[in-house]
Amino acid sequence: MSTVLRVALQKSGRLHDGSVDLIKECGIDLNGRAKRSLRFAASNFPMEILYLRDDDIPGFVADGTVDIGIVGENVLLEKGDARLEIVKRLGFSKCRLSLAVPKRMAYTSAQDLEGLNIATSYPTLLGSYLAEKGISAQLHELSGSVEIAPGLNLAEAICDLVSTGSTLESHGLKEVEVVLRSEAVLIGRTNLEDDKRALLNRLLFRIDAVQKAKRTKYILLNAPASSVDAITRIMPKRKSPTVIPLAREEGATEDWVAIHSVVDEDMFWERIEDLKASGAQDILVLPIEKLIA
Ligand code: PRT
Ligand code: ZN
Repeated sequence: MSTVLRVALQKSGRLHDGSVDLIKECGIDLNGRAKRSLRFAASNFPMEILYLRDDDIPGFVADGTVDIGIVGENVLLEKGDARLEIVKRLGFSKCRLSLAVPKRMAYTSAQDLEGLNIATSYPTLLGSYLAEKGISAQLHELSGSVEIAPGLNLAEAICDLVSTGSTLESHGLKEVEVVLRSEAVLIGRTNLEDDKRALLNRLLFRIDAVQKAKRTKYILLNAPASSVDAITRIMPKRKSPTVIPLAREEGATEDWVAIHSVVDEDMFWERIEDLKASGAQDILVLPIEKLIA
């Protein structure tokens, strides 16, 4: 039987869409099966997808039931399984694991947490954070709804995931320390078999191309030929731009060119005014689907 890469993705929740989109952007056809079945094969890549609860994914990868999976780094580190490694950081589902206290509590430093009762679903990560700072506190483990603990007098502080901060706000809490910054990560076994690793490398090659493409844009602009040097200097380029002569319009007093280049999007926005001041016109910015360097 030929080798198939078994991939565990979150069945539903904050990681699901980002995970499925990534697989699809890698050109892997899930046959429109997203969500309907719990286990199915891709049609154009030797891959089988399993939809699981995120908390179960590290264990399934570690014991070899599946080969790789996508989870929040927070879940991976909380489990602390030495058989697992981060194969690729994926940049979506970003959040932080933070300590929060009631807004009315006077707070100046982490030392103010000494002796408090802290509710959390992340006792391992919080435990090491506190130990590193030499703080002793009582941890009260809850598997969810941690934010309500202070209001119920179950705890004086909490340690939970935060993204916008609005959940803390609506429970009268303020974020005071960041224990961990987390994002979705692709995880695998450190001792993945060679034939599986070859498939994983094919997948990683595609993920790289997708990630690079997301950070870049294809830009086309027109400019007088005399501005090419100035524009080339300003353009946040990856390689020398392509310069194509334009047909001279009747009555025109100078030659014009079209300049094409692949640029980092962030830098592009910083330099757009300079480009225009140097004579660039009709600037088109296009998305890139894949970028293979
Ligand atoms: O059903 P299953 O067990 O698979 O899912 P789950 O309910 O355990 O997890 P889910 O889908 O809520 O989160 C999956 C992963 O998404 C987490 O492990 C994180 O890595 C990541 N993530 C990103 C978040 C958040 N952002 C987030 N905001 N996980 C949870 N939250 C919660 C947080 O706990 C709090 O209750 O959202 C609330 C706060 O959000 P804000 O925006 O108000 O700050
Ligand atoms: Zn979960």
